[in-house]
This record gives sequence, C-alpha cells and structure tokens, in this order.
Amino acid sequence: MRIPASIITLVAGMALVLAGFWAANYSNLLPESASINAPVYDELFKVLLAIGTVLLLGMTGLVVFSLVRFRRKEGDTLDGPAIEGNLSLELFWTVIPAVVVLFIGIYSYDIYDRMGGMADLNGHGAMHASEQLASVRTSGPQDQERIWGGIAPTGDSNVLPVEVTALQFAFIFHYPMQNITSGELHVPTGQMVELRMKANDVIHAFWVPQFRIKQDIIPGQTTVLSFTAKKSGDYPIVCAELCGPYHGGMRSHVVVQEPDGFDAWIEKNTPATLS
Ligand SMILES: [Cu+2]
Repeated sequence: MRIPASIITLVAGMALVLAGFWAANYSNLLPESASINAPVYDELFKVLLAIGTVLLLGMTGLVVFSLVRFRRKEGDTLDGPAIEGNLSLELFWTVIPAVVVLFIGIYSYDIYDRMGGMADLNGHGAMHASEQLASVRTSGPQDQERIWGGIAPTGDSNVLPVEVTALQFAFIFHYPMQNITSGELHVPTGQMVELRMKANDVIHAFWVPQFRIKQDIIPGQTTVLSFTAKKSGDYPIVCAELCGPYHGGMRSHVVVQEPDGFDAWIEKNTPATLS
C-alpha cells in the first residue's frame, strides 16, 4: 500500500511544528534569568528559536531526502528532465517567507516597545530634527544632559542611579548619591537601577546575559539602561562591542544582593566625610 504524499507532508509538517515547540520550550539554551526584564526578551527568543528550528529541520530534511530519493540510478547516463516553472510552488516559497519575515518584524518591534525601548528618553515628547538641533545649541553645561539612546526607567518608584564609565578596557561604576566608586556593580534585588553610561575613548557595550539587557556606550553621547534585578547572585558584565586588542578581557561583575546585604555594602564603602 502506498501512503499518499499529502498525508506524508501533513505528518512531516506536524512533526516539524512539534520539534519547533520542543526546541523553544525545553532546549534550555539561555542562561538563568535574573532580572524582571528577562521574560519579555525570552518570549521573543522562544518564538525565533521555534521558527528557526522548523526552517532548519524542514530544509535540511528536504535536501537529504532529495539526495537519497532522486539520486542517479545505476547505469543512468541521460540528462535529467527539463523542468521549467511551477507557479503554485513559487507562490508557496515566496508568500510563506514574506509572511514569516513580516510577522517577525512586527513582533520584534512590539517586544522592543515592551522592553521600554520606544519610550521617550528626555521627557519632552518626540522632537523634530530642527527642534533637536535648537535644543542642542541652547543647552548650556547647566542643562540636564541629553540622553541619546537606551531604556529609561519607568514609573516613579525610587530608582538607584549609577554612573558608568567605559574605557579601554574596564567599566567603572560611580554611585553619585553615596559618592562610591567601584570596579564592580552592586545592586539590590527588587529596585530599579538606572545606569547613565559614558565612554572615554571608543564605543563599548554593556551586556549582562542573565539580565537580557545590552546597550552601546558611545563617546560624547550619554546612553541609559534600566533594569530591576530579581535574583541574588554574581553575574558577568561583558563588553559586547569590539573595542580594541583587549576587548575580550573587558569584563566585570554585577553582584545582586538582598536589600539588607546591599545596604551593608553601601555602608561599608561610603567614604568618611571630613567635617
Ligand atoms: Cu569595550
């Protein structure tokens, strides 16, 4: 008995979708999730991984199947049949990828918006280019510095500000309220942290894989990055922009502590004030 091709296609398609679902939910490729910002990103990652798995297995499977099934038969020295055009097949492989790419584009935009990436950074709505230029011209050193990109803190909860300086090849963290300068970042769980980031020399990038956040740090253009850690631990800070010969060594740590432990660290490191 021959099984009809449509049934085989249907079963193969269902197997592919199941494989994609499995890869997205059970392959566990991401590092642990240690910030409240992570789930939004992970949602996008899962969808992309599912689509990627279906495409990889489907296309590789079809190629391998065709290699075996349509290989040259013993003693066959003739040319292959001249096949020209197949409208339904061409529509199929044009429309489906177009829909998938469009979906990924719109969905990614939505995720970036939910991560806070589309929010106003300077608190006065969107500006036209001419207004921007005017505001840059009239800004004196006393004006609040302009933020050029990143993710600003949301809500009016009490935010912990930290100034980040990136240079070849280190990150320096400064706590303006407590006047603490540190080579590693300490933050409490459950409190939003706002990093204001500057570069002294070339472009660097601040990346904590366990927080799922990354932001370029650009000379002359302050950027901002906000996050709320949720799980205490010690996580790597990685420079994610090729910044010179020791770029690979440009690493630091973020130490996430329960609020009590964090307060103790602040207490211990606050410089004694001379009176
Ligand atoms: Cu760097």
